[in-house]
This record gives sequence, structure tokens and C-alpha cells, in this order.
Amino acid sequence: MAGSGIRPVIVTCAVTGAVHVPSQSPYLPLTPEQIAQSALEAGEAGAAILHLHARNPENGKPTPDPDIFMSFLPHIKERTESVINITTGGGQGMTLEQRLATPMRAKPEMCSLNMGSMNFGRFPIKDRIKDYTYDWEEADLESSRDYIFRNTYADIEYILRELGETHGVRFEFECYDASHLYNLAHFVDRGLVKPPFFVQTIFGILGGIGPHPEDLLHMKRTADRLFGNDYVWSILGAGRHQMNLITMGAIMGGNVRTGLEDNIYLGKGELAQSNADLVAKVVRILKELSFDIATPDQAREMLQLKGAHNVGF
Ligand code: KMH
Ligand code: ZN
Repeated sequence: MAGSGIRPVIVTCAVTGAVHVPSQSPYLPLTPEQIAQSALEAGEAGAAILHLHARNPENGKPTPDPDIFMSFLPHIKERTESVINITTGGGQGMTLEQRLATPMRAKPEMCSLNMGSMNFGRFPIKDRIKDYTYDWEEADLESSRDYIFRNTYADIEYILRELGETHGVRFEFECYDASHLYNLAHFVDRGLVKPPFFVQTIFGILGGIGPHPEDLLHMKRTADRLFGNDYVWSILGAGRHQMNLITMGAIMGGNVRTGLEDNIYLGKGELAQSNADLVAKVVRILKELSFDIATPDQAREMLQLKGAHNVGF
């Protein structure tokens, strides 16, 4: 069916994240109002899934504060059919307890789940910034040189049990390298992950696999071998690789992720002015390739989600 134009493609939009800093783009949503507005526009542009982080409205720093999340989650839910997916990865320096505070309270349809501990090098971003708007930004980027993004087997199992088994949350399994696919296979074998599961293969993060077409082929082949038809594949390319890998991955049968969390550029040297602009570009590419765009309810069916009426907000 891949490439036939029959299969609808799920577009995920990651609205603000915790990778980029405000000085990189004036268009990065920072306040709850901006995050909500940008998410809603992305949904209207065709994103079936909205992957959400929160930021401190005072200075744009990523925050796990459930009160800040709760100031925009219900607003978004009331105004869109799109699936709300809350990060459990959080941002640099957050403890697991902090990262899970909002997901445990909100019990959303989906959460991200990062499938291994790793280096997560954001320090090269420093080379592209001349003036910093906020005093935390430069030190935060620099300290990623010595930072380990912690996702141990115990952490992953805890999340699978507490959010998955107890609250019916389904996951966007974030796989930054082939080893993460094997970690996922371990939990599948133990019966803690049940099909159809959503595998977000991530390319081009420093600390993970690269963004070369060969890397995408390797991840796809490995996932096919480990999971057969039990998984729903999605592609996330960081930065300037986003559109290339989305195009290649969609042709190969994948779903796609875009958004300012992963890429702040619409084209060469041109900042994306909104998440909707990125989603609209992805939708244009997919439609040119004769793909249909999955509606939120089609995404719910494909991923067997519990439904928006079964969440805690
Ligand atoms: N920032 C992305 C590369 C998470 O939120 O749990 C991966 C991500 C992680 O979205
Ligand atoms: Zn994220």
C-alpha cells in the first residue's frame, strides 16, 4: 500500500519543544496563549496529532509545571479534534518526576516515550546565535555538552505501567537510533507494549543517528524486521533535513512529524513564521505525491487511542 496514495498519512506537529531557544526565532511560541494558538492553527492546517511542551511565559524556558500546561491544554482540547500528545521527555535538567507531573495529571490520549538514555547535544546551536534575549539560553545550550538525557529501562517501564497500563495512554515511541528500536522490541517481547504502536524514528539529533537517507533506510529495515506489521512508522528529521526525510519516508510508507520543536526553517534561510506554515508545506508535499492526510479520527483508529473524552483535563 505504501506510495499508492490510498493510505492516509498522519501528520504530527510538535509545537514548541525544548530544543530551540527563543533567540533562534521570534516565531517560537512561548506563552500559553501562543502555544494554544499555534497548536490550533497547526491542527487546522492538517496536523492530526499535536505534540506539546510548555515554556515559562516570563522567559521562554522549557518548564514541566502542570499549572502552566493546564492553562492551555483544556483550551486546545475544546477547540480542536486533533489528538493531544504530551511530552514525557520534558527538557534538559528536568527529573523524571517533573517530566511526569503533567502527563500523570492530564492522562492524555498520547505521550512521548524516549527509548534510551543518550547524549543530546544542543551546544552547536550557539554558533548560530549572536545576541541572546534571555540570560539562561547560552548556559543552557553550553551545558548540553555534559548532559545525559536519562531514559533507563526502569524509567521506561515505570512510564509504560503508570501511564500506559493504568491510564490507557498510548505512546509516540521516540527512537533516535537503532538501539532504541531494540529497546522497544524488548518491551514488546515482555508484553508491555502492544500493537499497533507508533514508532517515531528521529534523525539528525547530535547523539542519535544521522540524517542521511541510508540512516532512514536502516531504521526502517530494522523496525520492519523487529516489528513486522505491528507498528505504525513516523519520521522526524531535525532541522534542514526535515522536509527531505519526510518526503522520502512518506514514499516508503511512513507518517511524518513537523513543527518548530524540530525545525525552525520553512526553506533555506527563511524562518517559519508559524507551525501552520510548516504543516501546510508538509501537506502540500504529501498531496503532490497523491497521499491523503489522516484526520484526527483516522489517526485515533490507526493508533487505537482511547478518545478525547477519556482524558483528565
Ligand atoms: N525533541 C525531539 C527530538 C519528547 O518530547 O519526549 C524529541 C521529543 C522528545 O519530542
Ligand atoms: Zn518533544
